[in-house]
Amino acid sequence: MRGLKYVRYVLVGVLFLSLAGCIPIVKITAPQNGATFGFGDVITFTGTGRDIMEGDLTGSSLVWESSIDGPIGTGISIATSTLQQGVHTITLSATNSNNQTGTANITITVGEPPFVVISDDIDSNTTWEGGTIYVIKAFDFWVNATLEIEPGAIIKFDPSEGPAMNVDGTVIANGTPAEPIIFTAYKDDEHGGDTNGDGSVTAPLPGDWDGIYIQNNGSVFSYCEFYYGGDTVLEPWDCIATITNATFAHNSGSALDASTALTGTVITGNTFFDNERPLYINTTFDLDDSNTFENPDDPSETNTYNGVFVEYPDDIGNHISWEETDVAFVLDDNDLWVLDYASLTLGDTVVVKFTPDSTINHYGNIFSGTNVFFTSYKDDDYKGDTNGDGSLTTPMDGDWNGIYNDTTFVYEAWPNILYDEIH
Ligand SMILES: [Ca+2]
Ligand SMILES: [Ca+2]
Ligand SMILES: [Ca+2]
Repeated sequence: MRGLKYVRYVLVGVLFLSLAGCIPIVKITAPQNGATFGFGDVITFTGTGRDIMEGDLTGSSLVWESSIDGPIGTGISIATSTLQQGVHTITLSATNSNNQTGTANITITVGEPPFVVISDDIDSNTTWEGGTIYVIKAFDFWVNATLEIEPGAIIKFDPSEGPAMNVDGTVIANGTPAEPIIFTAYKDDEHGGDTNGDGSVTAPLPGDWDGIYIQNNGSVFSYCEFYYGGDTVLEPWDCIATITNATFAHNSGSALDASTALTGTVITGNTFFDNERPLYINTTFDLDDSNTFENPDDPSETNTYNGVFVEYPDDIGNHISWEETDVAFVLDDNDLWVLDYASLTLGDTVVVKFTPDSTINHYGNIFSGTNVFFTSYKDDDYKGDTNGDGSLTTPMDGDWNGIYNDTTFVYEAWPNILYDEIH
């Protein structure tokens, strides 16, 4: 009898050892083997790993891996929307406390991303379609022909591969109020969804891409929206362009730099907010009051340096009018000359601010509407804080040169000239 008992112990022992030696049994219950998904779809993976001694394994005992993307999560169930395009072998590994691992595999397919990658210059006339996302992945990218962009198209710039668009041809981008054309960062998931395929791991920032630089007459940007650019976001360089009803927001540097644009350039109906510097102009075209320098949904959101900056002021040799009343015009360390056959007309309540060494010299006329003021860049009492320092600095007499009359050879002493050298 004792021998029989001994045999029983041995059998139990062998059974125990053999069970302990069993690897976990692994099953993937979802998705089905061979399933197909769209790019960016949320895919939920569910599975079990059962160990005869330890029961159902959970948590970090269960590891999911993709043959393309590597580890993708742990646990009984995981969800991801960031798998790359392609045929993935998905492996679930279950490991028990004896470090014995069982695995199961399925194959799934993730479809094409719903965007078009632009990796070459545009050398023949081209149309970009509405409802499509175009990702610029081309360094030193040039548009050398006519590029027509339809309403509802979204253009995203991947800064690591394509931070800018240079235009030596023509861009015709006529959006509509309902279907604007969007120019934004690759990381911007708010427009066109998660194009960069990382879910919400990354977020766009001002300056994520550079800008659009135009060198040829005739480009049009209407009902376009420009987000997260930097340096300069849109710049007609030594050419004529039309920029109307566009929105510039969350940009570093200058949003719209028309400081070298030519006579005939039109800048109307645009909205600027949350930019470093919204708008540069020069002295060759008019600016009316139709542009807006705050967020229409939150008027407290303006721009860091909330003014219209007048750069490279060549002589005013024509009849030019400035009528913007939301913010001040800023003459930045420059002499501005109004020639004798020309004039500068300032609309009612327009304010012109001056940095040190800035002057207006005029032979021709300066026509002022009512409540026009010429004052220091530091003067926040007129059109608010233009110099971007809140109330840190205050204006003083002598802050800028003044307005010099080249016909009478004296500085003007109009009562609406504040803080210049002769006060
Ligand atoms: Ca993303
Ligand atoms: Ca305005
Ligand atoms: Ca200030």
